Amino acid sequence: MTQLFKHYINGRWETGVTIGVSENPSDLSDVVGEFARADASQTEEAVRAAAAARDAWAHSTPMRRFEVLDFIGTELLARKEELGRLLSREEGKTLPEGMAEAGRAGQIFKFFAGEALRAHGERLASVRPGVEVEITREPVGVVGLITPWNFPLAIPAWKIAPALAHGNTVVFKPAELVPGCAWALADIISRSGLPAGVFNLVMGSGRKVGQAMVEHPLIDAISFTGSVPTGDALLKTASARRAKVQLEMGGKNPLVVLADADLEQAVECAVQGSFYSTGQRCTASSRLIVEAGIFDRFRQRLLERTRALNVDHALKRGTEIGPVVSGAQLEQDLSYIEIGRGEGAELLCGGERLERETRGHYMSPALFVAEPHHRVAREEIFGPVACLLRADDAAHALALANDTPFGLCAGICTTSLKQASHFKRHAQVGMVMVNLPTAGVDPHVAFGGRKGSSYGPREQGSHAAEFYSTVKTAYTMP
Ligand code: TXE
Repeated sequence: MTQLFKHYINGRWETGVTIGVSENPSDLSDVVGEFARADASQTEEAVRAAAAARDAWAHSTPMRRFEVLDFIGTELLARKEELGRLLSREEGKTLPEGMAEAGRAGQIFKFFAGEALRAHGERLASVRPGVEVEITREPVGVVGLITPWNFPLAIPAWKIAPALAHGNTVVFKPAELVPGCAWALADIISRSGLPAGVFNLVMGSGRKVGQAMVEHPLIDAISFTGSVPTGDALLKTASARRAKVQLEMGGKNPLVVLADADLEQAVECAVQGSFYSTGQRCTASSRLIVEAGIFDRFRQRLLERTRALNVDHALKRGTEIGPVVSGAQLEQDLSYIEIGRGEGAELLCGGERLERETRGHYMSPALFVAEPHHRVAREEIFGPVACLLRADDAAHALALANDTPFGLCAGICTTSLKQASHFKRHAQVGMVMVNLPTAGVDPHVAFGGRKGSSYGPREQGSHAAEFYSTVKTAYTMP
């Protein structure tokens, strides 16, 4: 029997106003489940429940928050194989990638369990004799969390865990392509001992449920990860009513390969960063900027590795690249192959629809040699497509790396400490990688970018406090 993934509102499981279907992108005959879709009134119910639960949870003890978050983290870690399988089945990343993500979601909850106990404050001397000054952090209130499909456990985890740790109540709206993962996470959270209304899951379309959250006066803060146009529109609406906003959006991340790089290491960084998780990561390396002295050797070796990548069913042993997440995303990826060809970029390999034993959204990883002004080298494609760009020297490579409206992540492969240090200082991004793929970050440190990639305070680690709490300064004359 097909499973129905329900909303979780005010401590109860609720069916939807309409029903959607979640399908397996590796095998379109496999229905992962049906899911409840909300309208504005069901969204209203969830927001009101979170608002009603807000004051009690804001005053819960740090130990209580620790216990809840620790419980969730423990169960995620214990079930990471099963949850990783669900994730791979629903989103299409390979099983090892799915399991690693489920484990990472568990680690994030464990980290924020600890953060709940580390509620730091400051005590300062006043300029006035005898007066004491204290600076503490308090919850923001009700937070709305809107997430994309590409990390269906990790991204919700890195928003829900700090929200709860810092004493906020939550309305969570996942992407419609991954309701099974959202439901699995909500199922664990529902058994963690939270009071009704502190955590709510509402599923449905961005235009209905997401928009209603963004406009709702009872939602004090919105954290969003997704596309640039949606993020930009959300910012206008939410900031007009003075809600706090945090946006994580696109990337067009450069990986610079200097002539002195270890060739094999650089090729592995490029393959991993560009094509793993089917290139559907905001930190993917989509611009491979290679210094002239190593360009031909790098191109040849990368081409061999790319052609040999095994694209197949996400749950099959030995698969390196799973399917594209959806038919619409596959069409977008393929349209960029035509755009690249049309503007004169040289397609070295891939960019074709593939057939496998099961009917799914398969595509061969594509490698272009492009010019910096080509659209394929400037716009986020969000699929298994990478562009090689030639740089005259290290300074030119850095200039090309920074020549983008985005600023999430940048990588460099070099054996020169001097070049690595220079790049770390001058790359206009939020995250820099040296001799590592641009994708692949730790769960306990700040995540985020600059320019068109991000808006508002950083996510994750102790830096998450900035978004999920607000500062209070108290003066006391004892
Ligand atoms: O994103 P959306 P989609 C990029 C990537 C991809 C494209 C479209 O290029 O091809 O975006 O993906 C909710 N008010 N990235 O359609 O629309 C929506 O329901 C409030 C890159 O998935 O931005 C979902 O929960 N919410 C990115 C979330 O916003 C709204 C990751 C993201 O959906 C809304 C994902 C509205 N009006 C996509 N409209 C990255 N770089 O990490 C939609 N939503």
